[in-house]
Amino acid sequence: EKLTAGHNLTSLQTFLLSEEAKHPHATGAYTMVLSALSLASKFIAARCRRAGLEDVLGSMNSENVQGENQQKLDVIANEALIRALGSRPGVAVIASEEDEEPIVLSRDTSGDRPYVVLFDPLDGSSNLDVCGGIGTIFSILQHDRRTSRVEDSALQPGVRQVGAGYVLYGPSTVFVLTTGKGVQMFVLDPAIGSFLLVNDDVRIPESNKMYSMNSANLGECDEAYRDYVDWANGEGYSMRYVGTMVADVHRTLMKGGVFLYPPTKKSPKGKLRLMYEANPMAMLIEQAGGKAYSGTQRTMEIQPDAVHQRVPVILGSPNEVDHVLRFVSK
Ligand code: P6P
Repeated sequence: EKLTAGHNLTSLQTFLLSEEAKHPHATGAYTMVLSALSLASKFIAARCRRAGLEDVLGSMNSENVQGENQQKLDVIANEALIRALGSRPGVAVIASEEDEEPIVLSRDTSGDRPYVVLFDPLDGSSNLDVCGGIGTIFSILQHDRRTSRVEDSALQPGVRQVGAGYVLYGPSTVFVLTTGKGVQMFVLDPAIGSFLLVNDDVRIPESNKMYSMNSANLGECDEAYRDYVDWANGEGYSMRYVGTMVADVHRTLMKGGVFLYPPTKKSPKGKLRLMYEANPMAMLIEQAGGKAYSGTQRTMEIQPDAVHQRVPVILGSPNEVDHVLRFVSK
């Protein structure tokens, strides 16, 4: 029977320590990276809960590297993650959606900093002002000390990820994680400040007649996507779209269906970023039994050439992704 908090009160911390104990040579560095992400996400969750009260709403009238208007909480979330990760011994490089260049914490090639962490600190932050779901997405790579520039260690394909996850700041705060052995889900109990394990083996439903895309873009998409949507509508599919990737992917993981962001005239390579949106979500979805493609290519096999590069996304239930691929690969 699936583990639930009612059967076995396990916190994220306990889960991480029990995983670490399974590796006799573990140094604890991986546990420290995830505990930093957990700490930062609790800090961000607390600020989101008070967003309407503490005047952290509204823009800073500044732009990030994406040319997107920075919300105050974007900056606060980015700072929290950088400070939490930067104070951990195991992190060599940090790459954030909010910063042009990766942050190198150590150019020492001795090998005592085994990890690279990439993240979108506050995905969908424009939904903050309307109290919509927003999230943090993270990806963990092993530091590759062979790269000539230390920063380039961040440019590894998704198949090289050793961990990935997201935090959804919604009616509850949900931490969804994979370390390569299935997907675990935790929910924050704000009364005790712990993420409690509620499912230790999350599986995506094989099918569900639901697609999630910004249909306003259909006129700008390749005809194959319009043909898919016409087919799906004819099959009685429903459509759900929040406009925050974390919220749309979490619903897809829980209920099944397919989330897609095709290439558009405005974003010819797609809008979503490979390194800290598509890849971590692809690892989670595949680990839960789903599929994740960028056009006809498996997302995690794309060799990155830039830390902020964008890719198309088709991810979700295996049968639902196959329906889309039937049209896209024609
Ligand atoms: P659109 C949010 O800005 C984001 O990066 C993702 O979280 C979300 O899936 C997508 O962009 C929404 O884009 O064009 O539908 O508003």
